[in-house]
Amino acid sequence: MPRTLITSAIPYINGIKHLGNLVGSQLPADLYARYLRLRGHEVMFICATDEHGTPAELAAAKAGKPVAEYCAEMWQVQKDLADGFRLSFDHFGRSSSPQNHRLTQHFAGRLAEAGLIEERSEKQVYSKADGRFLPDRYIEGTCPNCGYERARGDQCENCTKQLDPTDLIDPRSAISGSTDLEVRETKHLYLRQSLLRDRLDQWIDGQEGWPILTTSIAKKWLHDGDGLQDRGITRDLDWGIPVRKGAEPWPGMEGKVFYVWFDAPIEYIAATNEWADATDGDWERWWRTDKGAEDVRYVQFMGKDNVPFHTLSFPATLLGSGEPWKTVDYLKSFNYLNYDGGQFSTSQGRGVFMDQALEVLPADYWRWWLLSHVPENQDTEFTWEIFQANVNKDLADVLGNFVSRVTKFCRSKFGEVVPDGGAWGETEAALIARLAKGLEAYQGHMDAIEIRKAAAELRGLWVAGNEYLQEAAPWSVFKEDPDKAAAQIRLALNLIPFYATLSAPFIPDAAETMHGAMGTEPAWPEDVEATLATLAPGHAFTVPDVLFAKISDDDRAAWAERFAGTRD
Ligand code: B3M
Ligand code: ZN
Repeated sequence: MPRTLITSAIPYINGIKHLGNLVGSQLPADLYARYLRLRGHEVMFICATDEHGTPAELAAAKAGKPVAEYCAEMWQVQKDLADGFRLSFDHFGRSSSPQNHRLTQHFAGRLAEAGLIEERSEKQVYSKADGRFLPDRYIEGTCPNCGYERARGDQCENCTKQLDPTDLIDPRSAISGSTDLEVRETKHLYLRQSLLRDRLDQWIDGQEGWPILTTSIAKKWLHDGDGLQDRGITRDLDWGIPVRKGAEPWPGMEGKVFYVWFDAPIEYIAATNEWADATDGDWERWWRTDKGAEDVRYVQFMGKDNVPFHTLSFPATLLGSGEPWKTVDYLKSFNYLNYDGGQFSTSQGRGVFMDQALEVLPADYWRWWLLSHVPENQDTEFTWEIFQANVNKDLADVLGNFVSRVTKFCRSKFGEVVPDGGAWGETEAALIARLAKGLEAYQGHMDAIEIRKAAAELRGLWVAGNEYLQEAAPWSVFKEDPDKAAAQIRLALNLIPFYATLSAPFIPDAAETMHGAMGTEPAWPEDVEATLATLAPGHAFTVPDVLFAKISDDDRAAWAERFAGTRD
């Protein structure tokens, strides 16, 4: 059985994610996980909350709660929303877990032994107005690389360059806006990524068929300008993973924690360890190539801003440890989804957030639209008009209508059992040939994680069923030749479980309703003709409730207005 490890970028703990975040990592990862499970792969699908760093500390302070309590609560909130969107993680972990503490400290110890960690006396920005050292993200200024004026101290959002806060031109405190900043001396650990440059370069060159977006970002930071820089991996914060060398204390590092971007990707491994501890499973067979992971294919999903950390920093940790860790085989990255003429923004509360989305419509509507418009090759825009038009057409008019028409017609003429009617003719043979071709194309796109193309192909398969019905017109044929109409309807009924299985990765709830109504179980169609003969004459079914109600103009207008401003 092929084995596939799938990780989605782990969302920050502070706050609820917007649909742009969802479509840029968790949702496509879920699509792929569901697809591969249906294809018979053994899948380990991992996600978690990214709980360390200043944003968590500040959000907890704002909520008036101890940070550990705040994180525990927000983990549950995010977990419930993930369930609401039917994200089928095998484990949804927490980067603050004991497993991640142990593994992060372990990696730091190994990297130190390998001579890849250096202690440096560093000048760090202290804000007198705020009375504290300012962590990277809380210093804003002009990017030295591209001139963007609102670059953050850890990374420029505009050009994706990883930065150190002292690189910024005209820095100011993002907390108070104060420019009364002072540089003070403090000691920190640096991961000497520069020593790993050639190994990383070779490692990236050895990857086959990575998306251009991924390799171009990776290569850019390896070769452009100053190339791969050493990274500070410790911070002066209370909340985080204490700096230790494996199980040993690290003299001089008391009171410091690891940088959130050092421990966050390690949480992919730690979350699998959490899963194993909870289920008596074996996590090493997914992660250690000396312990069974050599035949695992590892696929990561993330937004483009996260790519440098996954093509350079995290591999540097894994390769630098000198241990046989599994590294990523395919890295799928995404552009941004924009919202109604601007950007989704968490800090400004602009756009639709996961909780709000589920308040107005069931998950499948969002899943279908977002996945069929996933920003694969360029940034994409969400507008309520386009959303309404696509959902009404694809889900209500095409798929939903097909299911409803066929089951209702059968009930009225033949009862709630599959009719017989004898052999099929040429029209049916043509449909089967069309479906077989479409299925092959669909599988090809799903295997290649070409999500938009896969969605278009799936839509095409739904359309083919509708066109067949239109052409065969069993409601007219029935008057002259009830047997022929019965045979047509038998084929059309058989299309419902076929569609349900193929559509399940996109719209799992509707797929379940369809299978439930037909009394079938998901089974991937290996042979279309045989699959369409699965429901034999006499097989009982029920007419399902309306699968997809149309979005009315009134709803659309009301939602557009409700989500036009910013959330409180
Ligand atoms: N939490 C950023 C983000 O949510 C960061 C990803 C970590 S992946 C290891 O986009
Ligand atoms: Zn920049």
